[in-house]
Amino acid sequence: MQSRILPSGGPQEEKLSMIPVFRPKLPTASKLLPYLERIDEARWYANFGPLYKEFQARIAAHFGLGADQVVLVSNATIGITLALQAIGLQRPDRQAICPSWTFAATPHAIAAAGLSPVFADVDAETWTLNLDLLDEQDVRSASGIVMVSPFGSLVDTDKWERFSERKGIPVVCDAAASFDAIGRDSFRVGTIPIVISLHATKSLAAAEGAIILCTDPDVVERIRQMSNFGFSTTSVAQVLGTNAKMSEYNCAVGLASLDAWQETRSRLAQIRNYYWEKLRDVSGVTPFGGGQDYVANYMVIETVGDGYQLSNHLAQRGIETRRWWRSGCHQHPAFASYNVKPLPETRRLGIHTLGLPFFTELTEADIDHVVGSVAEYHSKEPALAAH
Ligand code: T4K
Repeated sequence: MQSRILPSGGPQEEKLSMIPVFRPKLPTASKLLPYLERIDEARWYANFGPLYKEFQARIAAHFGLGADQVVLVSNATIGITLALQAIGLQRPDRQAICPSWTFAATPHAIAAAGLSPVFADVDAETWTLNLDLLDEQDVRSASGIVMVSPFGSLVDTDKWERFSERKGIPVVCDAAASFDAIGRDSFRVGTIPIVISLHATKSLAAAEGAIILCTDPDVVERIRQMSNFGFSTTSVAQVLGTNAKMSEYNCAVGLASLDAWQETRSRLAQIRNYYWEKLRDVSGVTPFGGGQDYVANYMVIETVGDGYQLSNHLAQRGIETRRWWRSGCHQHPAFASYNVKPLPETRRLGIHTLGLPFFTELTEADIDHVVGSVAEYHSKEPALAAH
């Protein structure tokens, strides 16, 4: 593996003496330059310009879709809101079901669509909403469901599409970190809008931005209109909307990231595989996400111990970690008033999971140190070592 190169000096030096939990690397200035020069020449900076159209066409080709089945927006949070509004929420109850085990963006996006989030629990193995565990009464009265593909993993959109048709309830898929998982197994692009984030922390990054995929061109066109003040062909608002367009500058970063995608992908796979190989020997720890054939930007583990204590132990050894989704969204003050049910699986994940360092410049020596320190924590506790 190549070595991790961290700059010395400057205000971040102390932090960088730790192994950071995350350190994005987006295309460098030289890789962006050809695209920036095209912006200079076209003098087209926003509002569906040439780079938007090229990025849209290349994303469509990547997923085997038509350009009319792809829309780009300014970030995934607004993308989820627009997707919810575009799929026609016809039931009177202004509620949408979502997992509590997700990033705060999911319930924020629901609230911004004028709905109240109804938090549901997740499956112990897949960490996503389990159709069989959904409360029938909630499903009957909800206007929609936002299901989340956690940490870039697979979800069964085929199954969700059948459920959506059977129950007559629109579903949106928050696949913020799942650029590479889409198209694998039954994670297919269909009539459920799939929203992928292009934030700097994601595997394919445009700094800010999002891709929405859906096989129904009418839904895609509605989202596109809503992202541009509800305009269709003229500047007359046909539907309620906002400004959520992806700029030419963000498309330039997205295009340069796509140019480097195969390289990024193989590097992420290399790091993940090395982690997995090393973690296999540590008892009491299970890495999340089993797929060999897709990559994401996370290494989240489940420990039989306490994620918070493990995090402190690793910090003492110079390793930064993150409890990415903390104890679930229902525990955030902003969403506390929405939760009425106990969510035991979410609670368990909040206690027993931890995000380890994961980024393209991690070295084998870094990973050896991280995994060695994780093993050390587990071996110190006789009760944990017994697992
Ligand atoms: N749904 C789900 C399930 C999501 O996870 C997300 C986003 C969304 C929806 C919404 O997508 P967007 O609307 O953002 O497109 C970060 C990201 O801002 C967020 O996009 C992401 N999920 C979430 C999981 O992570 P924070 O507040 O945790 O980011 P922050 O600033 O703490 O950065 C994470 C780490 O990366 C830190 O160690 C600092 C480092 N970092 C970050 C940036 C941006 C850098 O070193 N350089 C950088 O430029 O939310």
